[in-house]
Amino acid sequence: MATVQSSEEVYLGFDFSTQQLKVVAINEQLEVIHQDNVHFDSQLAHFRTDGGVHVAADGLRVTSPVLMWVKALDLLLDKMQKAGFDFSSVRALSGSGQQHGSVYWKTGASRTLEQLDPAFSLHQQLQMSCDVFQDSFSVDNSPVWMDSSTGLQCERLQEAVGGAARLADITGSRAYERFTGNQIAKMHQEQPRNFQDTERISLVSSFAASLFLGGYAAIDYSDGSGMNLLDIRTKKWSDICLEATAPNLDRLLGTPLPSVSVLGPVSSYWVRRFGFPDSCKVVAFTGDNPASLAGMRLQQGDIAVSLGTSDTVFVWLQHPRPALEGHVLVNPVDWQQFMALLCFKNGSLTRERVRNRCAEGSWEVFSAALRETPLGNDGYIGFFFDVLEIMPRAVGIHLFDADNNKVSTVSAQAEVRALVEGQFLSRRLHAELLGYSIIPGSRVLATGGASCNKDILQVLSDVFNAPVYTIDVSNSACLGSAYRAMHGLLDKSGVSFFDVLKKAPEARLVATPQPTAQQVYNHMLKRFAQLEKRVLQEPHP
Ligand code: ADP
Ligand code: XUL
Repeated sequence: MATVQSSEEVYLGFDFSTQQLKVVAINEQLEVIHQDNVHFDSQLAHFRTDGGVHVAADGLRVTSPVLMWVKALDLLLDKMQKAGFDFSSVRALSGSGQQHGSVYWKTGASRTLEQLDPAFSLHQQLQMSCDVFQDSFSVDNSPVWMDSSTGLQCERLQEAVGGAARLADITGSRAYERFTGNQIAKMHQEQPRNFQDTERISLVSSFAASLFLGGYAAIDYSDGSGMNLLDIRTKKWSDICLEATAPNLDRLLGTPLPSVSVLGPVSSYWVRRFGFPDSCKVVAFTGDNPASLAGMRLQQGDIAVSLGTSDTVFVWLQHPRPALEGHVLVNPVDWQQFMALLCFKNGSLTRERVRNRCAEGSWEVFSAALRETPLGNDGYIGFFFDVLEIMPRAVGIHLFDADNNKVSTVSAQAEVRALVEGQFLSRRLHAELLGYSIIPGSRVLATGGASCNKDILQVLSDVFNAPVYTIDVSNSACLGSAYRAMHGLLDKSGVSFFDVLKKAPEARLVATPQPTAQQVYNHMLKRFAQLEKRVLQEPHP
């Protein structure tokens, strides 16, 4: 990492992700000069989260305490200050958040945000009622993307707009349980008093931007596309969707804006408490997947695979063709373009469970199992859905031998390979169903926590039969947010995102397909698709 020199201008990118809050600082040469993070489970242990969330007994409702996110920001800024970070050099900041999660601001909270006192931390001022401060959130536990408890609301929404295909055509996606509109509908139905007491609803991204702005930040088009509420073509809230969801939503959500928008300067709280310049701009925050697209400087023809808490796959899209599977979002770096996104719930946490069960809790042993087992795993294929998966909507562990017979166990090493191959076969299958195809010159860009593992990336390269590249910062959402902060200042003068980033380091080649990969996995993919249909027919909640 280069070191901060006080004369240089710096851009910050934050990422409010599922398990942690992270930050990256870059200078004008686009060099990373500082990185830090706060891990929720270990560093804010009193919130008692597991993987950053609370899962209800029914296994369907999944939430995170909103104050945990606020406290994490306090802690992160304190850590940066202790490390000697010079906030006076920050010209602009932006950020991202896990997508779909919602924050409910209590009536009166905007006044608290406007009048934040630099003598106190954010969480002291936004916390539950006490003698000095008013309570700022009408709902303490925010529903997050892992929630799948809104089946009923999804059905009603689709019915109201004229079916799943019609909803997908308007909003880019059919109704999904984790999508914010359906979460809001459920909140309105199940917690009417809290809903009544709400003056604004934010996404995790716009909530975080609001903290910096000292006022409510707009929802950006790109993260706004993950709500089942935004018309992705007109970029306005869809009246029919709002009406079918809850009353007064137009007012509660505010007007959405392009992701590149400069929302305003940081509030005086940041200037006085940490020494940010009062000219430091806040550029609209967006979703973590859109921010990753920016961080990887994804181009047409590339496919990005993010291996975080969730695994996601995304591509740049010129023309939206929403389908019943997957999501089309407004593009975060060019609001006239689009991106396609696929999300899989059973990502890193499932890999961790199998690592603990089959590889002595060690990534090294896990990697060795991948190296020591053959491509194609002697025909064994596995589906590992610890929680209800999105695509396919199935749950449980399903293992098959080379003759497609169900088996209950395989060796520990074969289980590791079955997991990783199964995950990547599924990512490829569903990307192809969405219209993606591997062509000569295609690159797979990998990011997220598990992208530091070369053996996992080798399997990715083999299954996709394409070279895999990474960028040096494994958190591309943070980096993308810092890039977007920089671009936000220049967008009005007509400079494109890619022009701003000409000097950014090139992605690094980390794996190329092995000679037999194409033959092995083309055949296996066909079997996988058939077996997935069988798994889908098994009973689930
Ligand atoms: P998020 O942004 O969703 O909070 P990250 O992208 O930071 O998550 O990824 C965190 C995950 O990275 C951890 O849950 C862990 O399983 C995974 N991870 C970290 N190191 C390795 C490794 N060496 N091999 C595989 N996975 C890893
Ligand atoms: C995307 C999704 C997740 C979250 C958390 O649709 O639900 O990827 O953004 O990372």
